[in-house]
Amino acid sequence: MADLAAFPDLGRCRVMGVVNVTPDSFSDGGAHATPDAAVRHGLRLLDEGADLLDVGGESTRPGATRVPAEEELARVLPVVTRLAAAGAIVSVDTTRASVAGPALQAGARVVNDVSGGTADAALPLLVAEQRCAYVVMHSRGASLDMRRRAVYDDVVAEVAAGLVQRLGALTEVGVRPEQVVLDPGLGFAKTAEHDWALLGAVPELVGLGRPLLLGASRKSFLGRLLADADGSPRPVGERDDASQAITALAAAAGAWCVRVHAVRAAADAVRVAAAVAAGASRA
Ligand code: PMM
Repeated sequence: MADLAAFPDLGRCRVMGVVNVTPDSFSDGGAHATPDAAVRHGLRLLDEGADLLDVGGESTRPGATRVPAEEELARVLPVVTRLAAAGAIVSVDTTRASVAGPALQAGARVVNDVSGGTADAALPLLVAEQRCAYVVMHSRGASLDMRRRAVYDDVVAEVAAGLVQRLGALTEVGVRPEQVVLDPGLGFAKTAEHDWALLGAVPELVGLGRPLLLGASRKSFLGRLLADADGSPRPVGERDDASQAITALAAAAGAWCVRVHAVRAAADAVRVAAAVAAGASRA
């Protein structure tokens, strides 16, 4: 197993395609809930230009109740196994060591932990031992209570400090900084205003010194921004163009990776951002 040093330098922001093996995800409504459908979807995203695939078996949307670990593992393991065997760089989106362990054995190379190592103390220990890449996301509380915890005086300063605190705590239990990717956790214990403030502070978050991942795709702050005249939010399935605008801006601002549902347009957007940056450096 290798940390981030083993990830090839692509000279551009990476695109992580979302493969949710859940019946209740807010963003794709359980469209890929069987292993066969999820594998087919993952292969299609690879074809469209995904650099990594993020396989998750538990919905993390606010208010979601937890699925038992055995059920989560049964959902993701066949999908991780088959996508890794097909040559994909697979990330497993889980907060549980009992899911991440078998997924890493089956070929996953990244653990994406939306709890930032706070939900299961065994997970950072596993990551330290396996030396895999580790996405450490900022959140507060669990799905059931994160809405009421979305209160900040200065969201950028507090999220940045929270990420630095997590990085320190994780290195104390043996995780190497070289393994870690940081993520401000858009929509996780954040209001739309908080999400926009964080997106406006990408250079500052990149300045924390670790690669930065952003998951803005199809989230509710986009639905609210693009609401109808009568105030109804733009439906989830009609938020991809706005998601791609964020991909381009995030890539230009130095993000290491974007986590998206619609891969083809994101793969184009990160290439455009890299070409503009190269053009600017020649000017
Ligand atoms: N968002 C979701 C799930 N996993 N992981 C990371 N690292 N960052 C995110 O922003 C993130 C995540 C929720 O979105 P989904 O229901 O579309 O998977």
